[in-house]
Amino acid sequence: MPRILITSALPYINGIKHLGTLAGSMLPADVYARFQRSRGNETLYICATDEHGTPTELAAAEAGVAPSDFCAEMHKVQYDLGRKFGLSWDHFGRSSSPQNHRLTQRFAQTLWEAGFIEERVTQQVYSLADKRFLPDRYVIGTCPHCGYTAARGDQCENCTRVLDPADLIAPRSAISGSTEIEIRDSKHLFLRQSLFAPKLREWIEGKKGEWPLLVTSIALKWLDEGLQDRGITRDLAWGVPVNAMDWGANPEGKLPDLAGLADKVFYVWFDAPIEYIAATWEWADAVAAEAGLEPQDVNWERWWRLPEASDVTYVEFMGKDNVPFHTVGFPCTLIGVNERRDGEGRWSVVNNSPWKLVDQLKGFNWLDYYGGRFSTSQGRGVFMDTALELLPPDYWRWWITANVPESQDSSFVWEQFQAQINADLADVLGNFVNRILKFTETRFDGAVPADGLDGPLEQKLAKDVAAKLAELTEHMEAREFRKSTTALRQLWVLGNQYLTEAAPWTALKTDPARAAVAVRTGLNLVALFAKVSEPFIPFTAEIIAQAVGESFPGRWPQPDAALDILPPGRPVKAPEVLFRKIEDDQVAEWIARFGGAEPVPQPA
Ligand code: B3M
Ligand code: ZN
Repeated sequence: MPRILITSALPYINGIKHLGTLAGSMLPADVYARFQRSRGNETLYICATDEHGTPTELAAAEAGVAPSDFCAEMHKVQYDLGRKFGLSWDHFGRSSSPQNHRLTQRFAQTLWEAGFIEERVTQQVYSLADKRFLPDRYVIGTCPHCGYTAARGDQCENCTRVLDPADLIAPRSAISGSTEIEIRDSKHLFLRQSLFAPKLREWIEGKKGEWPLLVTSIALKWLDEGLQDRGITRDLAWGVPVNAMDWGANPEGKLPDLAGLADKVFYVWFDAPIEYIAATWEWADAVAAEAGLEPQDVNWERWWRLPEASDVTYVEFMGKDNVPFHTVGFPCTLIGVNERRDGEGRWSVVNNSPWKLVDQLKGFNWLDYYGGRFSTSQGRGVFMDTALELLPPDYWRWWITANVPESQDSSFVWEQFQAQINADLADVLGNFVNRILKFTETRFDGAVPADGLDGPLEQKLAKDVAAKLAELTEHMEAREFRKSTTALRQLWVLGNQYLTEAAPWTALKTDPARAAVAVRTGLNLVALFAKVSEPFIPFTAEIIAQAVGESFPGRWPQPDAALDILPPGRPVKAPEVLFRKIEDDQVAEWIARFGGAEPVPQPA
């Protein structure tokens, strides 16, 4: 039986996430995890809050609390919102965990000992007004490549190129806006990524055709531009400390200059991906604690280290801006801790239990709000907390999955959201389930009828359902979420069409056995819909499953037995209305509240 390891990009700790973040990683990862579980595959879905870095320090300072307290509080908020959205993480960890401190330090140490890390004296931007070093993204200026005037010193949001603050034209402090900034010397550790370029290229080339084109082309573009060595430490207080560990000597017999590295922490993008692994370790510790076992009794390394993990398929989900860090940065760390180079530059695998690289990387484009970006800083768009004040989670889950930005950016527009929810969920699915169950209650004593034999109509339905189900399964295996929702919607439509044609309410007057067949078939369709809709709309799927007395979550059905689920005589009961239609006046109110048609600020 294959095992499936799933991670979604770790949401930054500062602030509640908007629907774009949900669409770009966590929700598709959840839909896929639920699908894999229902297929009977051992599945582990790991996520965590990404807690380090300057934004956290600044947000904590603004809130007047220590970063550790700020993170503890915000982690709870994000955990709670994720659960309310039905995100079925096996573990939602924290990048500030002791496990991640340990692993990050251990990886850095191994990389140093292998000669993949170098010390360099760098020039860092120091803000006199703010009395601190400014991390890259807190230096703002004009992008030398595309001319965008609000480019950050780490990456240009407009053209996605990675930058160095010194590249920016007319730099200023993003904290105070002050241009009173000066360059000071500061010692830092650099990961020698350039050494890995040929290996990475070979690896990515091999993924062409298997990974989305978006992903391989972003990765190859990075490699084509020439892979730069990357500073992996920062002048900050909040993070994984650099000098609190036992460094060994590098191949030249040198130890790092620990005095020069005091008061520094690892760069957030160095420790955050390592948290995928560390969060798995956190998960194991939590499982052990719950079961009253010793921590070492739950083996988490079997998910991450070969050869034990050779039956694991590791699938990552993320937005396109995160792709470089996952196709270049993190793989360099993992390859580097597995290997050594000798004096002649020959590589060899020294680690007889190497760490696993990603097998499938699903990257997404942007989900926009009315054609412009959702923005956390400007509060533009709908956020996870407010979304749930307006409507139950399944409305959002369905719309987002059906419109997930797979092949291009997609846009959230209230009117289109309303139209799609009303059509798909209220008219097609909700109406079908209610119609057949109500009829069963009033005309068949609320139980699955036993009479009658399938006729040509049922045989045709079974064939159509089997074909559609096979199609849906195939799209889900391929992580094609838009195609999956289309296939699922078509499956629901088949149910409606069947019921209209079989018309048990008419048949009842002349041929009660025929009506019984139609009702039994309709109820089996209900049971089928609960199973196959669960990954997408789990809250409603549970209500539907209960209505026909099925256990939840059920197993993904086999195409040839898709309509053979409910035993005759099984009591059933119509649920409350599953989906209320979204009314025009609600939409008008939400547009007024969240903004809609006003012109969108575009990057230059
Ligand atoms: N914290 C989230 C983002 O860029 C960033 C991802 C880290 S994944 C290791 O949306
Ligand atoms: Zn640019």
